[in-house]
Amino acid sequence: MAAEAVGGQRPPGGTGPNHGLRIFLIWLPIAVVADILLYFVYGPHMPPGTMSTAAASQQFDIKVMSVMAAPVMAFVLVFAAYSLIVWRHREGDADDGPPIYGHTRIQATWITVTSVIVLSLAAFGTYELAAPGFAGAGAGEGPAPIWKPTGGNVLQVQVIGQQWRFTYRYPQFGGFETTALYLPAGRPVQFNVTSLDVIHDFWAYQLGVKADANPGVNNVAYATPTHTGQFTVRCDELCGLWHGAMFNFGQVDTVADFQSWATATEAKLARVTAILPAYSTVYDPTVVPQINKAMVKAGIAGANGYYYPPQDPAQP
Ligand SMILES: [Cu+2]
Repeated sequence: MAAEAVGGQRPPGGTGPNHGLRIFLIWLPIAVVADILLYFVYGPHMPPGTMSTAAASQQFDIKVMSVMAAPVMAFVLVFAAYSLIVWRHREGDADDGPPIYGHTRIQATWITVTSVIVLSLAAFGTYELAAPGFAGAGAGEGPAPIWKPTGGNVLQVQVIGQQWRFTYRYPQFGGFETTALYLPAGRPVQFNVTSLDVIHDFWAYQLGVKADANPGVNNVAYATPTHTGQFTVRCDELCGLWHGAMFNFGQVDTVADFQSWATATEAKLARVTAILPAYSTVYDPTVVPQINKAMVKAGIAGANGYYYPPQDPAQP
């Protein structure tokens, strides 16, 4: 290309290639293909999946943010590749390009595009937090949630964090406390998350629920499991020596299976439940030693103070 000066600079008074248009035309199909692949091919596999309403909304949010981010990433890569190929140093070219002190169109485009991207992300995020069935429901809304699931029949599950395990209380089933987390599919669940000692964080990954467990605070989160299966529960707040071991699994069952599990467990743990403090949104941890003593006295725990679940064959 004779008109193109050495180094790719547009020759004075001449007509070089329109680099902006070229970059745009290379970038456009890459951006469109990347967005289609991200939304339709990879999108359904994006975290945290679709095991609950909260998880599905979060997956949608992540898909939308990916679709907005991919063209930006594509532009950076296309621009870098184009620069390396077209504007690379050539033999006998000792000059830098002429300094550019101002280019109104590039500046205006830059400010407009970045402003539109950032402001529309802010608007989208705000809407998604406030919209009905919103994606923020699993994040913990504190003791007085603004958004609540519509319709009744909400299952109450209390999550109690303590070094280093989670236990769960079911106030609608006599308030029994267990290390197993069972939930019914298709029914809204209200998680009441609290702690007996330091700050933990209840993270039920596949349910899209992640709420801080603070001592003396009831942090409420909502999710409606949409299908049966297992999910992982992890503590997601560094809480001491065995923080990394503070995880277990939860299970979403059919409504009938959940009902029979809950009523059977309520009966099985009745003697223990009678000794526990009455169900409350928060607890005074200083009563724990008294509970231990009462358990030993009732023959539910061994003389060493350890409690053996009734189904455990090692029970003394
Ligand atoms: Cu923890």
